[in-house]
Amino acid sequence: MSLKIDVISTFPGIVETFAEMGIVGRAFKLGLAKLKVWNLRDFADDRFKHIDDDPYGGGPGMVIKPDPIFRTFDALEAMNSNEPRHVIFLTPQGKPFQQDDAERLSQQNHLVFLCGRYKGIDERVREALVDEEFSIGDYVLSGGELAAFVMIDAIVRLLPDATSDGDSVISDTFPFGLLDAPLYTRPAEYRGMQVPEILLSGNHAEIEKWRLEQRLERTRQRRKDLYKQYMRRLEDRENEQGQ
Ligand code: 6GU
Repeated sequence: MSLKIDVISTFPGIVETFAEMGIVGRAFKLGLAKLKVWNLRDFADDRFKHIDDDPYGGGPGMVIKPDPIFRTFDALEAMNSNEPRHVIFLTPQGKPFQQDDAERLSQQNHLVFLCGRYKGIDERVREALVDEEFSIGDYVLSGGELAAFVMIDAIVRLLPDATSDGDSVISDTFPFGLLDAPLYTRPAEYRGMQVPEILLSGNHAEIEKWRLEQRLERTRQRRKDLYKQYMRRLEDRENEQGQ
């Protein structure tokens, strides 16, 4: 089974460029996922290729018209014989995208990412076509393309066989709710800077203990929110076991 990914965008080149690189590029080349990028402007309903118009009720900014989006979906559905799909709209108004969303979405068969531009899209598109809305953080981007690609990267790297080293995906930061420990590679001394002695000791039990301490300390310093969550979960588990 290969994950089908459609992206609907006014700047298809952005998504296509990113999709060629790294682990995600390799996953697409291996056929673990299949990408199709749709250019919204190809479905413009006038000869000037306008896809946006003024907002009803006035105010600044332009709104993407419903017709080009609905017509893109008509074409997409015709190509996929109306099979089920999960439609995601990228917008700062969406809920924050998290690792467990990436895990859940990596189990789907067909994802459609609709990228916003300008002030936004006509509300009727959201009501009729969109299943879920995501934001990738509390800042405003000029369009949803980069956000779509952030999500695609997080999802595709989780597909079986996307990484040659499945363990490295498993030991990532967020599944355990803690940030990663510091990493070192050769040489043991570089420009006077030493690798911590413990990592050279060969004592795996002590190394794992050190790593966990480092993860806890880093998380406590940098991400109080994750630290508290982790501690709460630890307590809950201890209470359950104590019963
Ligand atoms: Cl999904 N879109 C835009 N335009 N800006 C964002 C975002 C999405 N997530 C954070 N900022």
